[in-house]
Amino acid sequence: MNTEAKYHAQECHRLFGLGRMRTRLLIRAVVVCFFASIFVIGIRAEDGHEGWLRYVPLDPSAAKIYATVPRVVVVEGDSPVLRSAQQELSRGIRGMLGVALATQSRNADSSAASHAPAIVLAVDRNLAPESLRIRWSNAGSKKSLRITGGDDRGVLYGVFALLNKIARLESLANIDDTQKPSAPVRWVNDWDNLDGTIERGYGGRSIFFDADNVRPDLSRVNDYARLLASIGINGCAINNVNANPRVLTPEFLPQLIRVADIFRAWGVRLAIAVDVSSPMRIGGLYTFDPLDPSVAKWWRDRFDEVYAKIPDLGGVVVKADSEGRLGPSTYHRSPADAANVIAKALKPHGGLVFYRAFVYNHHLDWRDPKNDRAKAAYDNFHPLDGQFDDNVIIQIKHGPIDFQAREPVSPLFSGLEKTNEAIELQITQEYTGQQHHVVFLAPMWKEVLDFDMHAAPDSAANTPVKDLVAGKVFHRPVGGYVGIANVGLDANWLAHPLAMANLYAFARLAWNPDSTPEQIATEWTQLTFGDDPTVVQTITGLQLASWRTYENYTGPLGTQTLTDITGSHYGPNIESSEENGWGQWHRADEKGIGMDRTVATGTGFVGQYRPPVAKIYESLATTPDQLLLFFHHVPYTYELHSRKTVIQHIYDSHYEGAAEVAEFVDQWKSLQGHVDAQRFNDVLARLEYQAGHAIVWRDAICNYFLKKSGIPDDKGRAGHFPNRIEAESMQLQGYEPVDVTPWENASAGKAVACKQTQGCTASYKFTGAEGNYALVILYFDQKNGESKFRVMLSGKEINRWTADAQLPATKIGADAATRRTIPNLHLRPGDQIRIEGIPDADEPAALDYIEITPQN
Ligand code: GCW
Repeated sequence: MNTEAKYHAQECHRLFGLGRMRTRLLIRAVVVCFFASIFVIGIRAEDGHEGWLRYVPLDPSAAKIYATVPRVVVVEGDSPVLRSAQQELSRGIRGMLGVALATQSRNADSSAASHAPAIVLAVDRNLAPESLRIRWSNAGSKKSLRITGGDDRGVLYGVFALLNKIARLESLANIDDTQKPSAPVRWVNDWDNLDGTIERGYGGRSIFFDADNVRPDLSRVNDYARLLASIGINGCAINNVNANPRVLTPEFLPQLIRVADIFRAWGVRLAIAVDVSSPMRIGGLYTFDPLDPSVAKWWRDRFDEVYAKIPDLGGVVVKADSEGRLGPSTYHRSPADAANVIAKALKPHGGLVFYRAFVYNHHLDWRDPKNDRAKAAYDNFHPLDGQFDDNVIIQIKHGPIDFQAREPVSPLFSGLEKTNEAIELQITQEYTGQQHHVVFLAPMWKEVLDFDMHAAPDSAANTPVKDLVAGKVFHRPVGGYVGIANVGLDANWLAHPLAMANLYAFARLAWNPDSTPEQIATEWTQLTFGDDPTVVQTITGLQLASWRTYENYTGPLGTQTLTDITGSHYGPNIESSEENGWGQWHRADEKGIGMDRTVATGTGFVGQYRPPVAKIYESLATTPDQLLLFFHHVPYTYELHSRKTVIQHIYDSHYEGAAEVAEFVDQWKSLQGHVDAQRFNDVLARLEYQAGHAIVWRDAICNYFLKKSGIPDDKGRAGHFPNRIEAESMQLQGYEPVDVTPWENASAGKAVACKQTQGCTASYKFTGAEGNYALVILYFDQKNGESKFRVMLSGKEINRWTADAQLPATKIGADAATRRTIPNLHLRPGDQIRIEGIPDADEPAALDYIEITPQN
């Protein structure tokens, strides 16, 4: 029984144990017992809306350790943020301890405040900005719990820190906790378009915008800001970096003010992404040349007006000369020219310009072996070091390409000494399963942040990325962390109930990059699912394994994700990255695979690192296996440090990865009854889907490299599917075989599709021995239709479903491929398995294969 269940059950027992009751008490007893009953059978629905701020009632016996927590809150001072702090404290204490705190303001009623023990919220300017301290203090004979902040935000963060401890049953008896954020910039960016869609967003439509305006109802924005504040995030750019210039028009300003007002109460500074051609596109100028005085004046005037209404605007984010966006190169000006003209307009108001280093040519000539997209950020920004104004921050993606399953750290982090920098991490899972797959990214981020760039003049000193971005190495005034969040209107923000762990982890690492992924995952799980040790261990273990598992069944050894680069960025599509200008090449051919990026024989990218790092990557002998193919082109027979050949590693890792996800499903099933039914079923369905999709990935990659290399799998698995029956070989009525491109994205390169509105059937007569079997059906679930399927066993329906998942697929292929398993079927020779598919709209109820696997 979980804590809530216990609480309600005990309360129910207590109330009915009171003998004859007054009516009010009787009603209370009935209500409490009703809740007790639904909790006990585990059906209290949790939609994930509260994230990690659930404040559920603590087990009364456990809550006893908080008996000495004062029942009065005293706030010294007044501001929107302090008011939020006080209200949040009351909300949390009421939720968890069932106690209504009395509120006193020190200014208004100092005598009362000094008499009772209190939780005191106060600013102490001796503390660093945004830092917090929680400790007991003895004022006279009274013990008060003081939550002090270096400023209002620090107080708010202190309140959240206290509530976090209470939710996780940490003792407060001797609390003396001082925390200071690692870096001043801890921001999120949301790539929301003004029309309400979100670029690379997988949790529903925008919470900010709809139909080219800010949404009338901003209650979700308030909830989001509260979640952000609770983990120390202090800025949020709310619109897509592929920015619509309208966001800066005078008529849009009143709408931004509405968002800023909500953010302000939570200490989150509003920011916007701006288009550098705005002076021309919305300002009526004939140019946007950053060195043209009329352009400089336009930016100044515009921001004077914005700051008059939003004095705490955090600043702007700029994406220019990238992926088709206009930029200073139009006038042969540099990114520094473009950044500085805006920075000068923001400077008097304390605003920051985040200029993204994601500037590259996506029309690179792939035939030239010296070309390399990985070099772009450093090539563009390193020569400009020292030319950026002090309120400019270069926002650098963690790797040199683009959020792949694994990349080395961007060499630009050590390529700027006289320029502020921030690391950009992607919370939204663009290349890591789009929240259909569970992939907890903290272990990857942690590796990046801890990576020693050897950037100090004395190269013996440790200069990890976390110190560079915090400005500690080169004594920069400002810098830090930016996470691409892309939350949406889905009740639980990011669609997958386990995905919010990534937002939590991003912020925890930004606050304290020395915390470990284990600590973060444990904390998040306790707060989100409760403190049942089975639940905490299982979910934490699963989260911590998930990134390497995903890497295993997608693109291992630094090949990048091997996904559909020119399309969805979701399922496998190995050749999509080749022979085009996007530059995400892995150069696989018949003999070998990998990009030679060495100085000696390759693109020279390795030379962008400081010598001690370059030395590691330049040599095959010292490059770690997991990045081998990012830096070197080798034959498939090349032997890794693990003693495996590259090709055998490809086979093994994919089979292991798929098997690991199957284990996730079993692990999750063990939590039935320990987790509320709504989230239990949601996660189970997603993990089962993921386990199937991992097999789709496994087969596509293994079949492709088997054919390409001609080298068999030592273990005989790749290319052999003994229990599989191709749909095109079944007895078909109405269904027609179709070729699938690329061929490896369907078993045997073919599927069957139905074009008859009345439906089609595919039948198979079972010829194996009598026994128990699991039947798998691989069907294609596109988003442009909702086909219906039925499975009949010797004339009797045994299963039916509708293919209505929201996968990013509009055609037959690996993005749509979904495995459905019907377990425990008793089959006899001669039994007929018949699948009926009824197409819908543009989705042809397509099938790839069935598998009949013996089961004990
Ligand atoms: O990863 C790519 C995405 C684009 C994105 C771009 C960027 C906002 O595929 O959708 O555009 O990165 O970071 O600018």
